[in-house]
Amino acid sequence: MLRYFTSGESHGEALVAFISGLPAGIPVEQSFLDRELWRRQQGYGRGGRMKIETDTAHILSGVRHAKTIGSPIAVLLENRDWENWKEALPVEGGDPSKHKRVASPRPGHADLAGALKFNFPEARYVLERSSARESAARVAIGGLAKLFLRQIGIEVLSHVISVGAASIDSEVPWKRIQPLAAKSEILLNCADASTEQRMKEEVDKVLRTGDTVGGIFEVVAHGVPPGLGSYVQWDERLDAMLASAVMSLQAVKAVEIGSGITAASSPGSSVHDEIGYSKSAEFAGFTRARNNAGGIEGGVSNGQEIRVRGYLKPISTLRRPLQSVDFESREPVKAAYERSDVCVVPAGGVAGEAMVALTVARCALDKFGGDSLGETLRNYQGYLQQLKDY
Ligand code: EPS
Repeated sequence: MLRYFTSGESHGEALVAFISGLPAGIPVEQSFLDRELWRRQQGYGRGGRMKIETDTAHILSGVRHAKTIGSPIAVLLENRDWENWKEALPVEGGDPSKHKRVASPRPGHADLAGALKFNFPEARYVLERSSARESAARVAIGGLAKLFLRQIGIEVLSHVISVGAASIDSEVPWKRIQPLAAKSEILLNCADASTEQRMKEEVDKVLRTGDTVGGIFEVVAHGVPPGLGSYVQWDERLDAMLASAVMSLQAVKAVEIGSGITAASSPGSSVHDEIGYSKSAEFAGFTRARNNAGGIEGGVSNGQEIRVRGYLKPISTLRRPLQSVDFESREPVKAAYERSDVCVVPAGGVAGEAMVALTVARCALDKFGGDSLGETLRNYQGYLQQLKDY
């Protein structure tokens, strides 16, 4: 069973991620993991923190001689910013006059709900753990999940559909998404250059006004065979697992599978993907002219690409803060402001890829099992043959 966990605070010494249940024998490339982490740091509208950090996945356990060995993997990501926070956030008692309070909760952030829940007098500890910095740890283990999925012909990537009011309207095919991941400079990770410029203008607008902007990313899993996930039990449905995984990312407020949102206001005839057959088509030979279902029917992958969209609210830390209340005096004040990003949609997409990869990897291992990669691949090949013979 694939299980994973993260720990770490935004300005603490390091983030740590654990993953257990990957079979032995998966080749692990350090450069691939670091490239994934680099991709998460990019995008127009990122804040000053990304100039401080150069995230790298320091593997502590579970990988030897560049392959997984079947035992739990721990990954450490150093926070370079820790140098600047040692006195404000020490593990030991330290000097209370050096601590940095978050005196008034930011609307939209976890500050108020978290402080009430944990009975903290102010929101410093809440900010530290709820920050999207944590998603770097998920990207590191998501990279390991991607390296496993690569062995069974599955690739997971993302692109940006919209930033503020600027959006790309047509479906973006896989062959236009792939080159985006190979770029050495990432603006807003949109497949269409003129839409990307309009997206940049949306970010420039909020940069001028001290505001923030959200948007939509789409994660695509390519090469997924039919039969992952199940309709037999509510918590085995692949779409339910993906929705939960993507919704768990900071600032995601809605998740869509395929064209789920417009489907709700369209007639069935224009929503459901008619079925054809061509002997040479992938897997069992069944074909679809379109993919409104986003590759999932009845909670089961149907052999089409899986398409999941994450809808990001605008970042809640505003340079021109909204109204709030001082934790101590209860007097009206402006919400706290700390250096932040103004747009994180491309980075959200990379974190979304990690969550989709981890979820698809878990379902693939549920179906094919195996303690060693060889055993998993044998089971996978046997299943592909079963589909061919269907
Ligand atoms: C983030 C790092 C954080 C924030 C951001 C995400 O760094 P810092 O707080 O030191 O600037 O930039 O977090 C938020 C926007 C938030 O609201 O929590 C990262 O690595 O993604």
